[in-house]
Amino acid sequence: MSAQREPSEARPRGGRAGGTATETERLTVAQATVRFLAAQRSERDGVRHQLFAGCFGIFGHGNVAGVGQALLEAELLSPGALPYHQARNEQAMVHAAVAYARMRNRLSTLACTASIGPGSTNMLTGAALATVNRLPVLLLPSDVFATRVSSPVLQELESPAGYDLSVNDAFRPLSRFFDRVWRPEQLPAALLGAMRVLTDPAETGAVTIALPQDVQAEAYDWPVELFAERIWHVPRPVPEPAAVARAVEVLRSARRPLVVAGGGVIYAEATEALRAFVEATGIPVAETQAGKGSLPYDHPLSVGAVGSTGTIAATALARDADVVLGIGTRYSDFTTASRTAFADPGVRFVNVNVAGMDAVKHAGVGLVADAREALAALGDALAGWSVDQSYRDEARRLAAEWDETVQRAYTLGHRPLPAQSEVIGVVNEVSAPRDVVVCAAGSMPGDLHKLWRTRDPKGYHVEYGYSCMGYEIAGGLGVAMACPDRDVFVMVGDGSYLMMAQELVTAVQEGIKLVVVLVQNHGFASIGELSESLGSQRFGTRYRYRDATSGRLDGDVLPVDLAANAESLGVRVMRADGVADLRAKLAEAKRHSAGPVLVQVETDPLVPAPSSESWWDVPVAEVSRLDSTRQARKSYEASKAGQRPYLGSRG
Ligand SMILES: Cc1ncc(C[n+]2csc(CCOP(=O)(O)OP(=O)(O)O)c2C)c(N)n1
Ligand SMILES: [Mg+2]
Repeated sequence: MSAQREPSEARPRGGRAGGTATETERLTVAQATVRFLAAQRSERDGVRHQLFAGCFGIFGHGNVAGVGQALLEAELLSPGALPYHQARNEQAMVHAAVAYARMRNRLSTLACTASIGPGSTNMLTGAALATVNRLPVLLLPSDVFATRVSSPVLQELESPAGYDLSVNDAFRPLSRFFDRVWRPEQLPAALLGAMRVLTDPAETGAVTIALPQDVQAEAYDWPVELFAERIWHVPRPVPEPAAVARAVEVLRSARRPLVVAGGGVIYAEATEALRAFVEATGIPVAETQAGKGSLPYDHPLSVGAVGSTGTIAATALARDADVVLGIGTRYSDFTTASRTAFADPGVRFVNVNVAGMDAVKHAGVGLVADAREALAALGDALAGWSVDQSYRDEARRLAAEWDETVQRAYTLGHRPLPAQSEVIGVVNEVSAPRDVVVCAAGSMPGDLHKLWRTRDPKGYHVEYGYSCMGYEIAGGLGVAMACPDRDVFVMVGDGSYLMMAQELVTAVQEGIKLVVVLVQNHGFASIGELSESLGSQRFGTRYRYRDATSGRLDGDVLPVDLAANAESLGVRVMRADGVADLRAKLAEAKRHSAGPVLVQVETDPLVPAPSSESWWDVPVAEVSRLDSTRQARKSYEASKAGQRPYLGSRG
């Protein structure tokens, strides 16, 4: 599809620039922005993609007559060029756009327009989430008047320190690219800079162009070339031969190597290359949250999740690994179990990453490269080399043992309420191999990381870089928009649902099928368990009335009916009673053809998932008058002793 140039009232006309006849077109800044965005493409491996699948927006006085007018004009005059989607909450629309981009391996995303002030600052959390997860999204917050003639305008922050500062400056630290277009002439360079960062796998994240309210509506004579189709070639950087040689030397010395596969494996579509590489070399594969799905769960060399929420199989192999080959991972604290996972004193790291920042971590031998290219180069250079058969067998045995643990957790038969692991088992069973499970915060991400049997590289979508409560339903919407050929199972806790469920209305409006599994446990099972383990007695983690006698929040369970809430939004709702009923209702939900369906199930928050035999560093009060806290501090100090602030063994 190409950008449409026709029939705005401002017709193309001749103009002069730099002494040469240049065809120009008179459009507002907002119209030019929309026209430009519609004409952008990405390309990788010879396949082209529409860079922007559309634009989410919530209108207010900051954008209704600017970007809003431009989107209307596009919808009426160039249908399909940049489709508009209405959202309920600006944070949520950014989540949906980010989820879309992740599903599309960062080759396509959406833009988000918001009004000035709160509409724009609502997008800050989404911006942080995008940048933390290295996922592209274009944010177009509206800004205060460039001319300042009406200042202070409604929702303007007046800083006594300088009048060129606005709330949108808060996007700067959260964005990989930030610009504010004070004058129309600045727009082309801002747009080019923004596109470059969005399509650069090493730099990508939130990209923000703040558009002052008056400038959006201002007309300018643009050279028509600005609106020509433009292709952004997404690179696959190849590793330096010398770096490959250094990496191969380390790998050849290994007796117990372990691959840590991160999101980069999946975004680079390197899963087949990974499979070929590990089948040839026999190196087992452990997966981070973003990397889960790099190998199917039942591949003989897959040991599943690594780190604080890992499998015992991966915990054991990580503990004794002499070489860790990290591919597309940023080594978060959950991946390294807060730097306790890799216990061999001589452990060395080889890090394949498009981002230099990640390649240097843990004093590793860095291969700054695309995961697929690097795996091919390493595979060639290691041809004929393999780990011992006994190590392959050990990995296979450990993985098989863990799979039995998973099976037990899936079928606990806990009464009267089922355990969460049983719910996960049922969702896994009912979902088809290519369906997608979506989650972000609470106790489910950890349990899913350990227990979900991933059968497709895009089948597991847990946002755990920012672990943002409220991402689940909004993210699920974005996933479903990106992949209409897959069913999407959103697993959401009652806490996350209460934080942000309103995009259910968007799914109703757009007729987008989502199967939402609402796990009701009346509060924060995750933080409750964490709190107890840290000696904080589950304080503030249950949804209870304030008790008149104790004066504390430990009265009866609140009478909140979230299923009724969803029903009131136009969602088809089912209430499951136990595991067998859940299975039947989910099967029915899967048959549902369009729009969201929500299945609520009540679980026992006090049944933990099987242990990882791993740790996560959350500091406990060093002094306290509470026994529970003092006890927890002792065990904290014992675990802390195993932490290695510097993980690299040699320079
Ligand atoms: C926006 C946001 N606020 C706070 C947190 C900290 N937090 C992590 S999990 C959690 C509780 C989640 O509750 P729920 O969705 O019911 O899941 P459960 O823990 O019961 O599984 C909280 C408050 C967070 N991750 N995100
Ligand atoms: Mg809960």
